[in-house]
Amino acid sequence: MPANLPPQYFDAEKNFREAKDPLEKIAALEEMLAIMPKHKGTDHLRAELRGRIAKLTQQAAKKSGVRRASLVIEKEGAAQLAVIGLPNAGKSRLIAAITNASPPVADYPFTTHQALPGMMEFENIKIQLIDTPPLAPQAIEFWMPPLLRRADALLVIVDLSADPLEQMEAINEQLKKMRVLIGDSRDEPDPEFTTWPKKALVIGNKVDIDKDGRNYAKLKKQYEGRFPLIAVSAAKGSGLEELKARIYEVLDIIRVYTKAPGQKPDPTDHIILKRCSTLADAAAEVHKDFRAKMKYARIWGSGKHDGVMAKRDHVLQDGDIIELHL
Ligand SMILES: Nc1nc2c(ncn2[C@@H]2O[C@H](COP(=O)(O)OP(=O)(O)OP(=O)(O)O)[C@@H](O)[C@H]2O)c(=O)[nH]1
Ligand SMILES: [Mg+2]
Repeated sequence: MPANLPPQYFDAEKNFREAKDPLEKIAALEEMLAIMPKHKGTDHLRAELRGRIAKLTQQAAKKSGVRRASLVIEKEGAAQLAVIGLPNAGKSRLIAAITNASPPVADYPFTTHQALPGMMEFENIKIQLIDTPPLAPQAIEFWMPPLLRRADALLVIVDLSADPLEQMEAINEQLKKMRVLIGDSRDEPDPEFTTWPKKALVIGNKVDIDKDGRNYAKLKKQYEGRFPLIAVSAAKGSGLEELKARIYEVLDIIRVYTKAPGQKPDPTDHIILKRCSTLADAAAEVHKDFRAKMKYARIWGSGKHDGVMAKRDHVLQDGDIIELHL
């Protein structure tokens, strides 16, 4: 099967050939990989590119002394989110407050130099949050763009003790340089370049020292409706339970439980699906052959259905219990 590569691929390939150091080479290869259509005809080429990226990444890690852990953080749990923001916004303190990780926190900027993952518990699932260095040009390392591009969503931390609008602009500017698009800019990707549209939750932190809630009001006035927004205090612990629920919401995922006929579902054993997934999608997740084999399912959940029979294109809700019949 021919690979049918789009013209942008050859531009990226040219960048790769002209790249002077391993980091530029990695960036170009990542781009080639992102542009390449995914089908059988490109399987081999994609594997080859991944191999080259892995090798160059290892070389770059050795050279720069960056721990390999920062370069590729394996996804764990239901989803992976990167926590980003300007220096001193409270990213690390927030991670320490809602996950099992203990990143260094300090009252001066540029404390964090490495990416560090932590697991957040929400109801019966775990979600991975990654602490990152500040989004300031001097602190952005070569592994930041791929890390943000790989994440399922971004948590943007804004410091409510300072002007929130200036911070949002500075953050957006840095993200655009990495071709990571959030909010409105997701709707206008540049056809000339590959871009990575990401869902983002904007978190106003340090609400405890936001005088009369003035800065949060400013943030809301400008961005309400464009981003989901929430105000919290990582230091005082306020708003953190609601924050966990909002993080879950922004991921657009649902949990579905399976059961065998005549038995109860196991509440700890669920499948995670994208919102608007159907019974057929759930069946495929249980076993790759089940999408084709499933004839119907019985479904319980959300109080609406009570063991009723449903067809394969039935759209599932968070918390539904399904019994697949092959
Ligand atoms: N009053 C108050 N201070 C906070 C809050 N969250 C963080 N801080 C303080 O803000 C300072 C910076 O916190 P960090 O978590 O290190 O900030 P960061 O965003 O990780 O900073 P960098 O790693 O340098 O980018 C520390 O002194 C924190 O204790 C909060 O909710 N309220
Ligand atoms: Mg930090």
